[in-house]
Amino acid sequence: MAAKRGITLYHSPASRAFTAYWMLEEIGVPFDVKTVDIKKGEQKAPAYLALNPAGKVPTLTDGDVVVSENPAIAIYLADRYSYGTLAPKIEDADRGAYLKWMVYATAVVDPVAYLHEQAIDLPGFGPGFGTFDDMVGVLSASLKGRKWLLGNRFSAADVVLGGTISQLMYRKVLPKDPVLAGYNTRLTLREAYHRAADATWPAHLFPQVG
Ligand SMILES: N[C@@H](CCC(=O)N[C@@H](CS)C(=O)NCC(=O)O)C(=O)O
Repeated sequence: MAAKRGITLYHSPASRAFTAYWMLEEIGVPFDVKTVDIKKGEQKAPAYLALNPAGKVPTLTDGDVVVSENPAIAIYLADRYSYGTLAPKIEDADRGAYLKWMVYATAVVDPVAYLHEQAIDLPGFGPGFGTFDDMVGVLSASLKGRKWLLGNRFSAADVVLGGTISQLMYRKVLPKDPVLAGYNTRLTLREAYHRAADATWPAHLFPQVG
């Protein structure tokens, strides 16, 4: 029997759930949105914890499928609904870099940037994610001379890592690196980015969009 379908995104305004929302807009599939207001603690309600025991947004359900963590949501959606377009196919040589950038976004960029914002800069040797300056250097060198992470081809990795970079640039956590700034501008010019930002970020919080 075929699995039930029908996508619901659990999100909270002005949060990392922007990335999953943007991913859905890029794919163009219909989806329902349920707001889990993290300012009111709704992410810790038992019904939500049953979907995502980490008590974080976003979470996505698609029929019987439940998936959380932005990179996992994007990989799932791209493979299921945009295979060969937003997701390089398994046999495509770009698939390795694609997966690497997906993981790098939340295994390295997000935690390193958060610690840096809190004025905690750990030594590079020891933590699995290295230093803030190393991370910025990796991003800048990898994007130099490239339109997107995979070259001329926009992929779901640009949504995940790009969404992270974009939020960090707006909050001025990342430095004014011309390569990163140019990449961020290209991201913000995408119609799907606008739709997601309009739907999830109050205009005064994300003023360069919309
Ligand atoms: N690693 C997660 C991070 C998600 C996350 O940190 N979400 C925050 C909102 S920006 C959250 O739900 N915070 C509520 C809490 O910590 O209680 C992902 O990539 O999806």
